[in-house]
Amino acid sequence: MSYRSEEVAYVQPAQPAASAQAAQQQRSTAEYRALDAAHHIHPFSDMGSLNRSGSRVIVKAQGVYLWDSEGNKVIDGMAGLWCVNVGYGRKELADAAYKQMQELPYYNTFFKTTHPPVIELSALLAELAPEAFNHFFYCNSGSEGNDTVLRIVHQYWATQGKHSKKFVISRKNGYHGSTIAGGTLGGMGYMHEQMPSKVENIVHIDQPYFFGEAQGNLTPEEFALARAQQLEAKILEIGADNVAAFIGEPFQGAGGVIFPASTYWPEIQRICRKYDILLVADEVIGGFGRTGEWFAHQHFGFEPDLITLAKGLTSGYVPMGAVGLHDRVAKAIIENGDFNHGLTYSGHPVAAAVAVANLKLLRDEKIVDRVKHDTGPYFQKQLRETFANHPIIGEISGTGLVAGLQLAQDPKARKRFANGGDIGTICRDFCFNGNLIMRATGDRMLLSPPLVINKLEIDEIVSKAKKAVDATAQQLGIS
Ligand code: PXG
Repeated sequence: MSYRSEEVAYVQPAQPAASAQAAQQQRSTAEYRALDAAHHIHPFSDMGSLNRSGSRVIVKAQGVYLWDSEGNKVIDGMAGLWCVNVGYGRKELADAAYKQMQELPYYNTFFKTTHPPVIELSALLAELAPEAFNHFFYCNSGSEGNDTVLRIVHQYWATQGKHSKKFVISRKNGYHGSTIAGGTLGGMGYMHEQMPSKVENIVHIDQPYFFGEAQGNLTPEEFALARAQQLEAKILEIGADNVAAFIGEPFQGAGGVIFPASTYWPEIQRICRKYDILLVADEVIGGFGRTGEWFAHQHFGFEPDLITLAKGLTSGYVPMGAVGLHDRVAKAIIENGDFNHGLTYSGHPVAAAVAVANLKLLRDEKIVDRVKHDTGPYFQKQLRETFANHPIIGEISGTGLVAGLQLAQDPKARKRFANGGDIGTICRDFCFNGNLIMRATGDRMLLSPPLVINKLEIDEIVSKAKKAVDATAQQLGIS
């Protein structure tokens, strides 16, 4: 079967998409907004201000498109929140959930029981992941995945008799979730400020953000090397006997699609090996094809000891996260008694059945291959050609189907806008009004469309993004 969105087996909407409003909507937009404002607290939002402006009500989706309650068709340049890798409306996933709910909607795996979906998923992940990853632990989200990572890291060192290895090193402007552990591991200042109690023994080094933070005449490669070497300095400061792990996203997603130069990850790996420190790749965004490889660490050429998975694992159709353990870590956990960690829904049968159906689509329709050889290179080329020498674009980062556009006051001098966050919001709003979903992180505009996107749809995203960036420049009086 081909990946092209017009040829895949979408769930048939009850009505043609343009009249989704009529088919689905029980209430008027105004009623929805009033009820939402009255009863719903949104994540990461200023609710007072949102309630005054009102939310856009999304009622339906198919392929790479969303429809709002007013009948507007919006192209989703973010695959939801970096997760809807196979696109919206895939019947195979709905069928898998329906069938599993009838067969066995729930059972746990705590007390010497297991079930077919979690067995099938684990075997399939072992087939798709790099060779040394043969064991998986399940949870419901990326945040829980990183909580699980901490538990595994500490258990691992306990099994090695190295009880002093407690510190985990992470990075500023990294994102690892919003539980207490995920938020502490992440390096988002605004989240830390709201967390008077954090997880202990977590410290941060600087990120490899060349455009924003490189000083002097360093090349991107020299800068990335210097940033990686901060890990060695931090280990020496804390003492290698006290350091358990380093965690990083192969490329930072929520932090702005920050792609480190090729020198970065090999140096991080060298340092981790030298000081006997576990290396964790948070693959929540990078995993399942985003870069054109199954996992982003394969794009950057390093071998982690643990990988955190979520989002693309089920393409967001149902919640599920997981941690993949390298054989050397798995062996230690398996051979050394109880591992006291688990969640009611660890390996949930419906989520596992959907994950299996989703991974089979990614594999059998060669979606990941297409990102690598066809749609990914096309997307990158179109973006780079379209924004070459644009007066407010300083850098385009990314590979495959993920990209970051750096807004800049003086692109050639690498000078950012003093009020970059405001400019990002202006540009984001132009996108939104132009029916393109594009995410702004401060002064970087981000794209991460469903992996099934075709070239015509890529053209649509790029031309809508160009219009929004042009309108932003115009509003700033720059041309
Ligand atoms: N690790 C990474 C690398 C992530 O990007 C998480 C962990 C946490 O996953 P859960 O499933 O607990 O949310 C994430 C999540 C954004 C945005 O606006 C990004 C995420 C979540 C919500 C919003 O870019 N990433």
